[in-house]
Parts: sequence; C-alpha cells; structure tokens
Amino acid sequence: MKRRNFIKQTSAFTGLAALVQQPLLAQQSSPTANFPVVISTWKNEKANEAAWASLQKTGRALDAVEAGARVPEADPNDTSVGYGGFPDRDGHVTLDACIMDEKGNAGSVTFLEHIMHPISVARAVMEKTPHVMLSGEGALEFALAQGFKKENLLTETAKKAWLEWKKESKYEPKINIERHDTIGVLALGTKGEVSGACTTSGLAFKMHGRVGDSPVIGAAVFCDDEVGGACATGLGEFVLKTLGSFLIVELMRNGRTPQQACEEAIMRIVKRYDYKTFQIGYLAINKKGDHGAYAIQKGFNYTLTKEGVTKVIESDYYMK
Ligand code: SD4
Repeated sequence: MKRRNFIKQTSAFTGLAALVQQPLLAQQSSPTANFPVVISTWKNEKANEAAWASLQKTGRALDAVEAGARVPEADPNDTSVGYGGFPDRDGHVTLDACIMDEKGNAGSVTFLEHIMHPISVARAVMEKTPHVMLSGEGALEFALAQGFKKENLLTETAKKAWLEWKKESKYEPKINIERHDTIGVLALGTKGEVSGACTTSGLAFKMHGRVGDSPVIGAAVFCDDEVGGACATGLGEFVLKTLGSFLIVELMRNGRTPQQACEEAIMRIVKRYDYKTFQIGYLAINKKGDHGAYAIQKGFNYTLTKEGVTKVIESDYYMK
C-alpha cells in the first residue's frame, strides 16, 4: 500500500513537471490519478491558493471551488467579478454565479445586486432550497434572509469607467475588449471528486437585465463525477447557444481527452458563428486529473495548482 502511494505521488510529481514543459496535447492521459488539483480561468493565482488552502482543511472540491471564486469577488481591482465589477449600461453591478458538486447538486444566482459573494449565495440556493436558480430581487431577498450583507459594489474606478463609456455609449463586443477575468474554477478533491464554480459581473456595460452563461449549469459549468468537469469564460451568448460545458463533459464521457473535448466545443462555435469578433475559453478536467484548455483567440491563460504549486499557463491553444 505504502509503495503504491509512493508510486502514485511520484508519478503525480512527474506529471506536473511534464505539464510545465510539454505542450498540452502531449500529456493527454496519465496512468495514475493526479489529484487533488485546482484549475481556473485566467490569471487567478490568489484564487487558486485560497482553493488549495481550503483543500488542505476539508479536502472537499466543493469547498475549494467556492473559496477560489470568493477571491476575485472581493477584489476591487477585478473589473469583471463582484466588487469592483463594471456595471451594466444603466450603472448597476449585476452578478451571475453558479456552483455544482460531485453528486450533481447545483445552485445558481443571476441578476443579483449588492451582494459581495454571489458564489456563496449560489451554494446556499443549492443546499438550502429545493431550487437551482434564483434571480434578481428574489435572489437578493434570499441572500439577505441567509445573513448576507447588502453592500454597494460599484467602486469609484468602475463608476468612472462607466461614465466614460456613456459618452459614446456604443456596445460592440470585440476581441478581448471587454475585460475577461471572469473566474471559472474546477477542482478534484482529496477523494478525487469533482466540483466546479463560476462567478462574474458579466459583460461591461451590458443591457440592463442581460444574463450570460455564468449562472447557467451546463453552459458555464458542468460536472459529472463519472467523467469530470468543464467551465467557460468569454462572450457568454455563444457558450449559451452551444451549452459548452455540458458538451465538453459529454465528449469526455465518449472518450475524448479534456484537451480534445475543449477543442471540439470551440469548433462547434467556430463552425456556426462569426468567431473572429469574440473570445471564448474552455477548461476541462477528467477524473484522473488530466486537464485541457482551448480558446478561440490568442490571449487566453489559466491557472493550475497541484501539490501546492500554482502556475499561470499561457495557453498556446487557440484557433490560429
Ligand atoms: C458573461 N462569460 O457574462 C461571462 C463573461 C466572461 O470573462 O467570461 N468574462 O458572458
């Protein structure tokens, strides 16, 4: 038993080294399990570190993804998540978030205002109500009843940017023009169970009432403990139209590696839509802890934490 553990750990370590040095496509499947592990969209080292610290405490992937998502939510400098998020075109910061655990439980909030940690409200929806999704005023009422505090999330910087934008008031999403910092986070816990979360303030200066992919289970996040998990970032309308995360998990179920599944999900978008004008990035992880990443445009990066080591990986995997 001891020897087996040793072999497992050694190969996990070699796996990490390989990951840093080799292109993603080269490490499609590892012979042994590689967990616990945390992976998140964009440059989210602090989020991953918080997720990792949570894994050290409880070992549970669900706690880890929530802890990770809470970091950018409270960061005033992250302009596309929670506090400090850019408002919609009427000046409201409206939030979308969802969470899913290894048992297939899911919770989500959408069009939620004034609450610093929508991901924790989404978890409360999952654990304390018979529903999956609460929206707008109802979500706010529920959050307040659960003891969350009502706060002003519009920072001076975000307000300034909005007032500046209002001078022209043109809403034309372009490649990486909206800040893309929305966090999608996936984890395998110490038992190898998978969970995922996503949280965002959505697109900057969106129409009032606009809801993106981030609160939609199957679009921004999907997990199935028989297979693995996936998450998305980018222009949510196209993730919604193709149910990207659900698609990726189903592709993995049918034998694709996480990398192949992400690529195929991007191809579904590219084949049907004029993809040159927007960005989508996908991350996926399977039950062995192998991961994949793919985006439409250059510029997508993601953060990986294994064995306590956090690395930002500049993904070279995009449509060229
Ligand atoms: C949305 N998917 O609201 C989000 C935005 C995003 O990085 O991911 N930005 O469409």
